[in-house]
Amino acid sequence: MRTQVGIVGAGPAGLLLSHLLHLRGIESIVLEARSRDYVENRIRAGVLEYGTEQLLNESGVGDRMRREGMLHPGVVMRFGRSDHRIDFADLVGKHVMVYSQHLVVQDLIAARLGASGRIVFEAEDVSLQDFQVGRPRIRYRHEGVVQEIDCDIIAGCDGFHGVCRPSIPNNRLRIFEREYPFGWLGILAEASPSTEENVYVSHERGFALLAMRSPTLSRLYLQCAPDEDLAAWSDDRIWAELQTRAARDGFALAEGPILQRGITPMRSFVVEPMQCGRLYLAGDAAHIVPPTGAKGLNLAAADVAVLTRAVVAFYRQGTTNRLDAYSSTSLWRIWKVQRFSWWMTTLLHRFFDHTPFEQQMQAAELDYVFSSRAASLALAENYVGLPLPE
Ligand code: FAS
Ligand code: PHB
Repeated sequence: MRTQVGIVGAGPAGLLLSHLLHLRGIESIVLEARSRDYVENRIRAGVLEYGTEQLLNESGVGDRMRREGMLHPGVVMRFGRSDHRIDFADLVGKHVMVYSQHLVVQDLIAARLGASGRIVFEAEDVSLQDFQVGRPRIRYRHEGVVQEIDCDIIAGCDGFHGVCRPSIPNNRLRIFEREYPFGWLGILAEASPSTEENVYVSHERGFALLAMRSPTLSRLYLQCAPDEDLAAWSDDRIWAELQTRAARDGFALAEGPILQRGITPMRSFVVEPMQCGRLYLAGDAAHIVPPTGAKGLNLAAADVAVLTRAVVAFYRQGTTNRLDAYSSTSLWRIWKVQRFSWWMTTLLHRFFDHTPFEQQMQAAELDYVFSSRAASLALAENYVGLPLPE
């Protein structure tokens, strides 16, 4: 088969890229290892930056988001049983949109297939050839038949555990990473959210996050050990721990049946460069952020916006300038988003090996954020989303 851009991975990065390229008359084929049903129901992120919301609206896939999404003009930080609200609308004139990642994926798949876009689900044994010598090809097996795609460009959007990043020789890559000494035990519960906006809790027993998916679905997280045994957590124990950490005068967390639970490891990870020959990495294939800043999905969308502009310049102006600068252009913003996600993580989580002095530093930093308009503004500016690079 022949196409212009071969895309590996039908997560938010791969699907949004295929959609944006289609809108600019550029062909692509998306190869996805899992089934359509699996990718359309995988529970992950839930907060869209202002810029991501705009991008989905402007590219014509925002209808359901506008109907069912929840617009949040602020976020709350709970510390020592008192709340401090960061007012995005007042501080930066923007908001964030709460809309599930799997719904974004569903909307993008519907738009692609509705426009006769090509997505190959359950593509097995994907491997990349000759992207370093300018004749990129992707080989894969589908329904037992080995197939090959000839293309000009390969977009590696296959997440952290995909095949694209490992296809680049080690000596061409620099890895930056930090593992955190904790994870998140997350649940999706059939319980009406007990807060108007997301609440980040800093508690001596560990961090907690009160988030939501809809007026009837809560998404709640607890800081836990990185190797926590999920089986050791009964529903009662989960709710008891959430109630304890989220406690505040006059506040009670609504409980309900737990529909989904899981443990997410916490790491910061960046690979440089994000390209090799005609292979360009985007999203989790190139970087991972701890979810405390709600940036994973949004970083993937930002990469794709930059890559789309570069691919359009390649086909329309015949120039590779923007493609050659893709990595440095994207990393300019990615490192700032990494810093914010690391900062939110170190600010709000309990480090049980911290000295009393380090604990005081954390408390003083939190107090500074709550008492300084400048510090609140900096948090708001990063949370709603930094501008995309030119
Ligand atoms: P994705 O991982 O979403 O998509 C990559 C796709 O490539 C997948 O569909 C995969 O099946 C496919 N693929 C992999 N290998 C392949 C191969 N060899 N061949 C073909 N296809 C292949 N962010 C938040 O902000 N909040 C959260 O609560 C949150 N929760 C998360 C929970 C988990 C368990 C994970 C892993 C991430 C979470 N994130 C969260 C971050 C998340 O939102 C990611 O940043 C986002 O999914 C990144 O999108 P993509 O880069 O498209 O990668
Ligand atoms: C979520 O809604 O899943 C969510 C919200 C905020 C975060 C992380 C996850 O920081």
